[in-house]
Amino acid sequence: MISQDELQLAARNHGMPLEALRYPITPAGLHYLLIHYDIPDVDAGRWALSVEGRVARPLTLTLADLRERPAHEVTSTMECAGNGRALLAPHIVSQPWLLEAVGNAAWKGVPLRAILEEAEPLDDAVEVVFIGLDRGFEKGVEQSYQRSLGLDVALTDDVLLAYEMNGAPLLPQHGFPLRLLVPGWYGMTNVKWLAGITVVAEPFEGYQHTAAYRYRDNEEDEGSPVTRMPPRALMVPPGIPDFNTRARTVPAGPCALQGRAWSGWAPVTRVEVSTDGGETWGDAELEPLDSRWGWRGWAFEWAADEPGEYVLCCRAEDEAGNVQPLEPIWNVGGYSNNAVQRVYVAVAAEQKA
Ligand SMILES: Nc1nc2c(c(=O)[nH]1)N[C@H]1C(S)=C(S)[C@@H](COP(=O)(O)O)O[C@H]1N2
Ligand SMILES: [Mo]
Repeated sequence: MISQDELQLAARNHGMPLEALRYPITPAGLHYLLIHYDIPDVDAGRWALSVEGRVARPLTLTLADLRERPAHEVTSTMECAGNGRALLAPHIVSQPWLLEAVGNAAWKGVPLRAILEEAEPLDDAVEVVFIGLDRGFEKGVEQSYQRSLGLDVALTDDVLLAYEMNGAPLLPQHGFPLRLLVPGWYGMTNVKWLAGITVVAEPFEGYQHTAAYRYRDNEEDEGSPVTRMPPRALMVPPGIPDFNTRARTVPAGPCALQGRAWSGWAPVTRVEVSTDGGETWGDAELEPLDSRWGWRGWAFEWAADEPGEYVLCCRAEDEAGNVQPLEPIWNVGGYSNNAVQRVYVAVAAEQKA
């Protein structure tokens, strides 16, 4: 069972209701939200981004300075690394996500590479640290939220300093006035309320790299870093739910299943659906892939003719051959549980008024 503390986290950090998988672009208010500390109080008039450290030309850029530069837009699926955590056993105390910590948005901003090229990283530069304005404690360690990227990743296409989401300035909860966007990587990479970029000559050893966001088998295990999103397919739960349990009911007859799938490693090339709890599988039809980094729509016609109880599942595969496991794989932080979704549905003989 989840505790009062976890309920407090869950009430602040909402997920995307799975029926919102219908929208190709997630409306901003339906995109999931994860905020480790508080939404900081940002005065946009006084805010500026500093770029410093191992660079030949340190920069200070206002929002107007950033908006003046050539802009780039990327549609990208963002998913929290803790998505699926509450489905793991033994229980892990943290934000108790089921499966809804995801969203797909159109992000606009300045390519990070353009800004780094202006600042000219020195020859000894190895990583870039991104510092948010929000501060808090984790396991007794006071910190500003910060994460780094290797310089090689920081210089790749489509990594953005984003000031717009879905055609509007970032909302306070999504990082106004500026956030990092690293398509394909799990959510924690995309530092919100970004105010500082420091180029460093040593690998960054901040809390969010050394204590959090590592795949660890046990508390003593040093583990390995959480980086990109492995594949996942989710479906819009069909029919209608029960208010309390959210168990689904559909009327007997053909039932159109639909959903989305994504992978941060390679494009999604296959989605399969099972209507018997994972015993047998059939291929879903895939929509064209309009953005490398955005989720891919899929559809599957289910002949739900026989009344009874069913367990629907879906799973994605990417071009690199990554697949979803049938059973969850546990780790200390509860990261990256991309085991197949299971949706419990009753097929009813006749629809009640
Ligand atoms: N500054 C800052 N950036 C942050 C976070 C945070 O707490 N502070 N949370 C991270 C995590 S864990 C996730 S999953 C994503 C969530 O982004 P969203 O709330 O816009 O969906 O933001 C990331 N960036
Ligand atoms: Mo996250």
